[in-house]
Amino acid sequence: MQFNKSEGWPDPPPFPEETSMTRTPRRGLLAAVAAAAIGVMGAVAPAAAQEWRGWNIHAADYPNGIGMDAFTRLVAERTNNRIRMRTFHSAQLGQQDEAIQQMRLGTIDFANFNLSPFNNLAPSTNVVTLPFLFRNVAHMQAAIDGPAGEQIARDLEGIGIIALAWYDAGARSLYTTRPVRVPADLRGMKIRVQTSDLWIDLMRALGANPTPLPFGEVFTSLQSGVIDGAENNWPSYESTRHFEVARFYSTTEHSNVPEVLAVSAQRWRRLNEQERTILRDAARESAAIQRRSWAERETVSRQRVTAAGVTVIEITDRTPWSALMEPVYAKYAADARLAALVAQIRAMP
Ligand code: BDP
Repeated sequence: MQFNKSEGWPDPPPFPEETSMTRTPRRGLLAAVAAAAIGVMGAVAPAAAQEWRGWNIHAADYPNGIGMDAFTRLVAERTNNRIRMRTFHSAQLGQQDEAIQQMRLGTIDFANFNLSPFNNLAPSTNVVTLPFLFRNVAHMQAAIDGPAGEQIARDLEGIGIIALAWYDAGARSLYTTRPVRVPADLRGMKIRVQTSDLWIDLMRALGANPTPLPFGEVFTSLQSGVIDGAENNWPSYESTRHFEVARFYSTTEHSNVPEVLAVSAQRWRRLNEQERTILRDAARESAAIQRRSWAERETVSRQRVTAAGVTVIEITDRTPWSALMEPVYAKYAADARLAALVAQIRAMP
């Protein structure tokens, strides 16, 4: 079953296009219409209604968009429209690094982020990015819903971001324009990575030339030959159509880095306890929806790209890959706190 609006989620209440942030004198008429709309809504909602802007890198029908739409709908319902959130899907508000900065400044109020772009800002996010750390999805979920999540939430709070819930992002694998079966095949290949030192070192340790790029530039960079490959999970590989230009997918499953649904500390500070509880509960419920949708989409995406003629190279023995990862662990899990967290995660049943 797909969790989309047409199967059970009613449309959210209309959201005025204009806010104090976007209003300009030239848009006077629209602003007046929006103000009138707010006036009408004021009859049913308390005067101090808030309008929040949300960032999502993916399309609305991607599992994360479905999760975020459930979150905003639940919050609107449970606050009687006092907190009305609008998610700008498909990176309309910019690429991820900019969005993180905007969230810290408070010009974006909530977002779903992959944790890797926080690697250089919030040290414990390096742990859940580490290659070949998790045995499977259940192991990753137990870590992020437990000890890893606690430390990451603390580190994120330190940079002005409040973590509310954790979303799944599956296993990331390599995809390339030429077949890759063993690490030696990567020699001389330029592989796109997220903007994170850990990712640069990881790719270098595999023998490739790491090329940090925003997600939105990967397709054209593959097409023009600026890069020879990238790495991601099945749904991202499929939804971005990267599979049309990088025709080989090698199931290295080298990282299972999860994602966060988060709110700007600037907003959080101004909420009362009751509102915080509403947001936390709605976020957790949205994570359950996202995770179910994720599991389905992984299968569907894999089927779609296979049907489109992609060559899937099954990596059954990952030892030659994981054996190269020692320098990455030595550098990014060296600190006592992070080493203890890695040990704790490894010891989890
Ligand atoms: C996807 C994540 C997205 C990242 C993207 C990337 O969901 O947040 O921006 O990978 O590789 O899997 O940049």
